[in-house]
Amino acid sequence: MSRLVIVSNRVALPHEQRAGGLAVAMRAALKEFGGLWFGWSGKRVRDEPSGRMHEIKDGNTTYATMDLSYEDFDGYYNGFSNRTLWPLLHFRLDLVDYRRDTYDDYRRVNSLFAEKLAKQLRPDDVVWVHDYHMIPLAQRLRELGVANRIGFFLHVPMPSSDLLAAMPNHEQLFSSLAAYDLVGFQTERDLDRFQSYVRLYRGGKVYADGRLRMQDGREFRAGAFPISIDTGMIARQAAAAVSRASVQRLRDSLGSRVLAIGVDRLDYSKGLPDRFRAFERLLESYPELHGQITYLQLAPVSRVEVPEYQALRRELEGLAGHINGRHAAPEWTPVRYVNRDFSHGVLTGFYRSADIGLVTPLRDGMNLVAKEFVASQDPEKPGVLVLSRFAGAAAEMHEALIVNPYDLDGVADALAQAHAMPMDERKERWHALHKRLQKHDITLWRRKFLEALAA
Ligand code: ADQ
Repeated sequence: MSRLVIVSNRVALPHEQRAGGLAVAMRAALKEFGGLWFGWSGKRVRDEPSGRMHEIKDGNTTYATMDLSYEDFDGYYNGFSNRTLWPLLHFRLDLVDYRRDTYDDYRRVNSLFAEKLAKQLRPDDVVWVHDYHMIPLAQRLRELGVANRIGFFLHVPMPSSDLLAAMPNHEQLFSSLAAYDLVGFQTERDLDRFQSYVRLYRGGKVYADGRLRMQDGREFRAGAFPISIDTGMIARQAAAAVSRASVQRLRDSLGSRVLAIGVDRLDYSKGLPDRFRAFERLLESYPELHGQITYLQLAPVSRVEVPEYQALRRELEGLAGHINGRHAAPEWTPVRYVNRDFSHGVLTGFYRSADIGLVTPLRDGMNLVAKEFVASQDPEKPGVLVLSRFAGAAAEMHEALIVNPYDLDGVADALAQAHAMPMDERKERWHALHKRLQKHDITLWRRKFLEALAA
């Protein structure tokens, strides 16, 4: 039985409480096969070069992590990963800040990761690399003589080929994906856009069986593997969470009002300013809902060192203040805006307390919040999901109210429709969504990817 090696920028160490759904799934996979989780240590060092390694053992799993210098972290992570690739992959050419020096940092840090990882690999290890921080990793590993199976999964969208091609050096970066045996995307549409890129911009060939052939003859496979959640565990957490004090307090504070909830990292891809404006549009277009509905937005800050995120934060603070100033009454605050992290236990209780889940990203690889919201509902009185057509999740969750997040009137109408929806219809929609999630959960996702990689 071969060992599994997971590679990702962030490694969720065994003692970390705040591990998200993906981290939990990776730990489960490592436990099943025995293995290694490799990546950045989460530590930045001063007056020392990148590359110091740390190792922790937990049962049959080893965690091997590498420190980065402040300069490398700035160029590789804050710079190229989050100010060039993230906006590019989310269709935001207007926000792409391409710099030759941060691209060099990105490649150099990937080379260093590859050197350290190559030393740890055994000949029959299966390597699974995650996300846009690590695109060139396999190519560097191949140059070092690594012949293992290596798979890559892109958690974020793959944009149209014309957008990809706008990035200087796109040929070099995206051709390096051919060094993987298998490249996984969230949806068929992402796969389709990547295949177009290979055909139109790399002179490659796409075969019906999933193989891609580059002009230089290199062959690899690509497929769609939509990620999911641990549906059963979230349902159990949500049912247990309703008795928690923080969930009770939220419910008590609402009285008989309807609760619409949004839960997102504070990120411009999530469409939060448009969502705030759509909620205001609801209050303007449906004055009878004044005092009847509360919108709770949980948005923990992220990437605080990146200027675009600082600007977004200021914008949202202004919008929340503006909407409440204009529409609030002494006994009613329309928008509750909270920049805090909550444990998953509490979060699922919040989802279950809400009548409407508002998930309206402008672009999202999948969006796990949409799935967590559905899994958390009480089958006797399930809430309604309002979902952006530009989230990968929309390809599977047809029974949600699907909206265009740029159409503020359309989102406002969907909110009003959700508010007025009869319980029978709520149940019918929810049952269909939930049934699919029960079958297609996170375990099936990783099995399918790893089977395809092994094939
Ligand atoms: P993200 O952009 O982080 O992930 P998402 O899929 O929604 O987006 O996952 C966010 C996670 O953070 C969820 O599990 C959610 O519960 C948690 N979270 C959000 N706010 C929180 C809060 N206040 N407190 C605690 N937890 C909170 C990227 C891609 C997505 C893709 C995932 C997985 O951008 O498109 O779905 O990876 O592939």
